Amino acid sequence: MLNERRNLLTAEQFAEVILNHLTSSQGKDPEHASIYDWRMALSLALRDQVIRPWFASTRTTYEAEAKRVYYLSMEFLVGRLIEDVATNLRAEDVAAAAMRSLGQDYGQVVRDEPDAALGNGGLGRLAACFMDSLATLGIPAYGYGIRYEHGLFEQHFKDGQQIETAENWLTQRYAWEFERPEVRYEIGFGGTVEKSGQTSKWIPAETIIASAYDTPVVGWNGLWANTLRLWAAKPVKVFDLDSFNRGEYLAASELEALARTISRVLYPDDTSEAGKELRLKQEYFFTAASIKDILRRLDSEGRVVRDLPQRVAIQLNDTHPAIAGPELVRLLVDERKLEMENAIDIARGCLGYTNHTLLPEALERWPEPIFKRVLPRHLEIVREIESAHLKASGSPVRILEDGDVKMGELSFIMAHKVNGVSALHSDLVRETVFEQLNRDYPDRILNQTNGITPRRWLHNCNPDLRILINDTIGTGWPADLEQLEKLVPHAQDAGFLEAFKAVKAKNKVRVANWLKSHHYIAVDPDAMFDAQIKRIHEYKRQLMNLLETVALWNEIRDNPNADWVPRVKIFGGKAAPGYVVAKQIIHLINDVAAVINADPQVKGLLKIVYPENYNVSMAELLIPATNLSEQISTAGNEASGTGNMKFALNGAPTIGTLDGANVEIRERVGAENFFLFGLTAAEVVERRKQQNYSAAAIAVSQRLSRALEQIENGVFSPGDPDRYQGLVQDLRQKDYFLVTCDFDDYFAAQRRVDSAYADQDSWTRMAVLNTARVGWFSSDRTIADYAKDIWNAHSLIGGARQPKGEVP
Ligand code: CR1
Repeated sequence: MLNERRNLLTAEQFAEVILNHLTSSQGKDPEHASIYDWRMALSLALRDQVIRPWFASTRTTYEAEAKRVYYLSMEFLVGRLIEDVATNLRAEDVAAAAMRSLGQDYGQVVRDEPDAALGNGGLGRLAACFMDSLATLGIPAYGYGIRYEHGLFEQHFKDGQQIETAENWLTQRYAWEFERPEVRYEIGFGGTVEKSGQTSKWIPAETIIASAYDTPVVGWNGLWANTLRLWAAKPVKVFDLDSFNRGEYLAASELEALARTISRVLYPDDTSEAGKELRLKQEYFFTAASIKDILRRLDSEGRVVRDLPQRVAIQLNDTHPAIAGPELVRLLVDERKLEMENAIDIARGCLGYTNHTLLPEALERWPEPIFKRVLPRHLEIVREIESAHLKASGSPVRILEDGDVKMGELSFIMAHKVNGVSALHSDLVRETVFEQLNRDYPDRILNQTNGITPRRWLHNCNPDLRILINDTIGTGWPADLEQLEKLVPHAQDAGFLEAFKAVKAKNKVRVANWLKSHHYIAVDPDAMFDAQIKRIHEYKRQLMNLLETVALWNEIRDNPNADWVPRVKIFGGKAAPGYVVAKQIIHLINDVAAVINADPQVKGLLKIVYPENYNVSMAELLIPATNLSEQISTAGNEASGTGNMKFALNGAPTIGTLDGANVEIRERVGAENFFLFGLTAAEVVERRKQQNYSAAAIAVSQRLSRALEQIENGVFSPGDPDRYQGLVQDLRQKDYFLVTCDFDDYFAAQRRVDSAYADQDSWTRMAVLNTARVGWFSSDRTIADYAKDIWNAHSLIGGARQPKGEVP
């Protein structure tokens, strides 16, 4: 057991370490050092402090012969790390003081760090929160993913439209990682399968190298550290000297360029399938490297493959690493000479699969010809897996169907547990996509409601609220978030409410100043801040929010002297580059903003802001400053959401539908502290069966009709009046996501928000109760439950919720 807190350095000692790095690692003296140099020196100095717990954790795991968790994910949306590492080491004061003594502005250096944006949205950020919680709980774990050279694109607006440019985080050194040139595996693609008797051997046509880069991930209190191992693709042969000598200079480097393509860019889609051969190669590349690494570690510990399910838990974050099943089976059968069915059982004993979406366009399917071209031996193994499944269960469900390899079915059949990410979503997983498989394997599906790390999403991003909470209930909550319940009685205390309100007000001023200096737009920090920040997608219904904004604008202009509650509508989020409708929605938000923000009649009452390039760091700034959280997806479509949890934790009540984790948030904060509207998931299904439901909804809503007419007649695009005809036509004729059907109820709920907000005392009480009652949504709880229900893995720092209580 590890439970000894490391000794912290003093600020003087830490300043010494920073200075050493500035000279020895950066090669700069303080007079000539740039902010980049100081940031590197600070990051490296912090990284030094992680080494001891990191080594100790590895040693402890080895000595305890503990089971390890392997979290396989195409995405890790990490964001910045300086504050994260400093606070988890409980060294934030020391680090800040050390930088101050060196004449540096700690906050400015922290903000100089670019986000590591190796993910699209919720799925990738969840993986990053899970890494934090695995380390905090002291569960031996590795995260495995891809070290993309270019993370998620940067978003710019040009004339209101989204423009994408390449993200270039690796043009600077990444201070947190260790390159491991000795940890490399050959990964093959294509080729043929040689048969001799009963045995098969895959002879790939091309091979590339997967080369490891390790980032230590330290948990709260610095008690434990795990590894995030990201794979970079490299050529087997770096450079072809013969071509070069013949004068063919480009050809000489071609091999390298080709190989590196595999880890070059993150696919910028979420909840939609890429379907490209390169994507399949990426998936196989990182999965195969990870499986080889897992088997090498097993071998080095003198274990046999029969022991795998006792030693190893592999979690598939969505279907992207689904090829892990066939790959493991291939290695066990072709290289370790196990029987096929035995190999399948062993692999299944290790594997768990998390489903993150029901949207049909997101369920990965690979056309057999592509699959066969890239992974010929794996296709044979998929057939074996399918026939073993058909034989054992008598199920009619196939993995190979209509000429496709269906990765959801493959993942389900190869996993011993399958989970959804909220109670509602898990029910829908049982009733819809995997209805038959659930009947075939009735105990396989379970629920694990998502969570968020309270270190990043409260302790670090909201320092004033952190201090207020510490002063009120003590400092045990970051490692045991349900202690926030102790705030409930303080919701009756006028002094506490005043202080809570003051924190929110200060955070809003911070955002107002930032909007002014970075986005050249003035907002009134006394107005209600209403935020919808997430990927742009039709099912998330930013369009409904915008229609409500237009309708509100109309009412304000009709009754300029009524008692309006001033609002700032904040939008943030990127659209997949190929998602045409989502990009039109972005354009429309910016067009509507331009008109409404320039209207002298509404000045001060309604403002729309849409800062470009929303990312994790922007979320950390906006969430603590938000009064109202918009979680308005069409019920049955948002698997969970995690932004909803972050807002509630930071004292922003939700306006939302009964979708994803909203349902559980509402149960916990209380119906009276949640603004509910809209059709339920079951009602959505029924409504979609009706004829012309959108025309009917529009016909009975004056407000909606008027807003739609304004948009289609070019009120917001006077230079190009037809710009949004297609968008509005779709709402009139189809409206698959029921924007029109939920509009009136949404508008009414917004007016309930207005009246509630007008009573600031009761609003603040509501905000406090949101913070106090969402402790259950800590990712520590989620991870403890995965460990118990799926992985059978254990904490090595004693007790699943350790460490508890006061921190010296
Ligand atoms: C879901 O859309 C959920 C996250 C994390 C997303 C979102 O509701 O909170 O996963 N799914 O579980 C996704 O990105 C590819 O699918």
